[in-house]
Amino acid sequence: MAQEMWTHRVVRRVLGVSAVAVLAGCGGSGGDGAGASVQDLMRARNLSEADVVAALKTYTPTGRTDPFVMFASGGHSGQVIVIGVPSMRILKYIGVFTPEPWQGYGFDDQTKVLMASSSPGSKKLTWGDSHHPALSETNGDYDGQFLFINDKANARVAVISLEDFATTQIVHSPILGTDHGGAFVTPNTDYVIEGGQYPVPLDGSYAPISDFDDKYRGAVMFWKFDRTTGRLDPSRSFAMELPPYMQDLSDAGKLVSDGWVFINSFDTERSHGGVMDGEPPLESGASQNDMDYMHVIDWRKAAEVAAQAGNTQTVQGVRVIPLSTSIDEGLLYLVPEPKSPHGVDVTPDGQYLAVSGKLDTHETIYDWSKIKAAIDAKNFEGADPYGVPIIGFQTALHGQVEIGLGPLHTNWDDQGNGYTSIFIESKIAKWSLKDMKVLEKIPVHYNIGHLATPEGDTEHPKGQYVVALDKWSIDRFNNVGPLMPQNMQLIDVTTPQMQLLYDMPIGMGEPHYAQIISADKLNAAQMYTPVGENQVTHQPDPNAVTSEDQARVERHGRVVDVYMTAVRSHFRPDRVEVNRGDTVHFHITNLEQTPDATHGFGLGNYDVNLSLEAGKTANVTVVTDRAGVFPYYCTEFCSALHLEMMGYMLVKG
Ligand code: K7E
Ligand code: CUA
Repeated sequence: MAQEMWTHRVVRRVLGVSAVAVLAGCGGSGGDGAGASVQDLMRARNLSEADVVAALKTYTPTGRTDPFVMFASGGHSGQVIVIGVPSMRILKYIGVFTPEPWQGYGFDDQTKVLMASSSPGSKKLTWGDSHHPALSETNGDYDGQFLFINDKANARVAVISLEDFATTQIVHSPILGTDHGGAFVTPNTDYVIEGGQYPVPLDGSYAPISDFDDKYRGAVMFWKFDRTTGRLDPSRSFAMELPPYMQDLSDAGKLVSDGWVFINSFDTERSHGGVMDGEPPLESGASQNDMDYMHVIDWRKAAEVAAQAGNTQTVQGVRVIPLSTSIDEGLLYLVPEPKSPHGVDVTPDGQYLAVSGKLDTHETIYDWSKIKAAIDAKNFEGADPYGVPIIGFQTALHGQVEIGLGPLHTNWDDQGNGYTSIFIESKIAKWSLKDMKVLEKIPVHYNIGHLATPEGDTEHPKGQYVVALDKWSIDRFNNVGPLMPQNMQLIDVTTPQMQLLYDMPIGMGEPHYAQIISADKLNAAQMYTPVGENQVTHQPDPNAVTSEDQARVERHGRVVDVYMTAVRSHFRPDRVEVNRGDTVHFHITNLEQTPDATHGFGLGNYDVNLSLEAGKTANVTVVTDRAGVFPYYCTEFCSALHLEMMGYMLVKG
């Protein structure tokens, strides 16, 4: 009873009188003196009023969900991190380029094939460097159906279905070597764009570095997305050969600039290292010129050109539009941009392009109408060494915003403002596109890379927050040794001055970019229905058994098929007898149709763990190279008799 009264008082004080007073800026003095309790807590925890306000803006009581969901790249963890905003609660890691045992990802037969299908040569890739998640769009706004993400290290793009938040496809671009300008989608997700990064010979051959200018090339892939199958279709995809500059971030035009894509580049000097031979290191060799180039590409026309026989060359199985064809057909133009550009971000109305130069102090804003007018009038100031027409800097320029040292990336809000990350200053600048002026800056901790605002790269940004994706955290968290977590900082942008609300450590890989979607656009399934669905194909699994009486073991010579069911709290069969040297295929179906009734299938010493969500069928193959007795068991604590959910694989030697 005393406890109840105390709770009641505190709840009333925190959420009632004092909280309201604090939020209203009245200083937290409760009218009836009840504020003392909150102030005691504030004193005890050394919290300011701003801290309390920040807490109230992010605290999410049990049972409530977040209005926004953020999809962040997991960097070199090769995964995607799903985070609720503003609570900043981690909701899920999605295995993409790296095996993830909890999800059985990279452990069952289908996801093993999925991961291996994109591995070049005989080497099975077990990691990826994921940088840029891209939500699928309809009419330039997120539609909540699919997520794409690139792997910089191996030039791959993955497709994640948001029906179940699981990876369904990984494609590899053999011509690229590495990628960075992706994944980005066109406004109706006709194409997923993947721009390369470091030039290589596109045919995969060796060429001496002295042949850099002639044999090395950049390229951009246009992956055709088929929404009905939920897959990228390599047969309808194409690439464009680009000069051997280091192509960087890209963005697709929208509305007035729809049909075009913009790709930054650095190292237009074509410096390529060689410090041991007395050449300048790349970092200085690539920074000699005052200007690099933005590539302006007519992707819609390029798709038409690529569709006509004879216009493309097939290089390593990819249809590539040669550079000369792109020039002749008017598909490719260059616009000078200040020193070491990184991000290019199209405004929500598609009218302007904001470019950040890493070694510049400006945000450079180009006017799409001016670029288009120059293209139409063939108003060029020359061509690059490969013959690509160059539009004059002043011709294309709308204006520059004095923003600070080392700007990287920009997202937008719903009030006509841009938010640009400033790496060297460790700040975010909020600036007005209309007035071309910085309104305010807020420090971040530290070394910010990308930032993300809700739906902030679409036609309809939602405002409210900006999340800083900081590379360094240094002193923000408990010391966990030299490898320190990244720091995501949630900032309120609705207040007259931006207010930092929350620091969130990410201790697994480096999130580069993130996108934030309104939660009401997501509508994931709670289970696989009807029972027997395969997670990779999203089709009924041919080996599913949909009732316990179908469970069985079939032997065909040295091959054994085990058709198994899992339901609280047993596997059927719970005993599998085989001989050493047999190939055993387990086909396991979770018969449950209850949300969250997940079972696992762990088979120790054979490197097996499957995740069997309600209704899912998963398959795994084991070659019994050792005789012995091998318990298998459920790896999810599913019921009171979970520990009893086990069986034996008995291998006769
Ligand atoms: Cu880290 Cu977009 Cu790969 Cu900038 S990128 S920071
Ligand atoms: Cu099923 Cu534990």
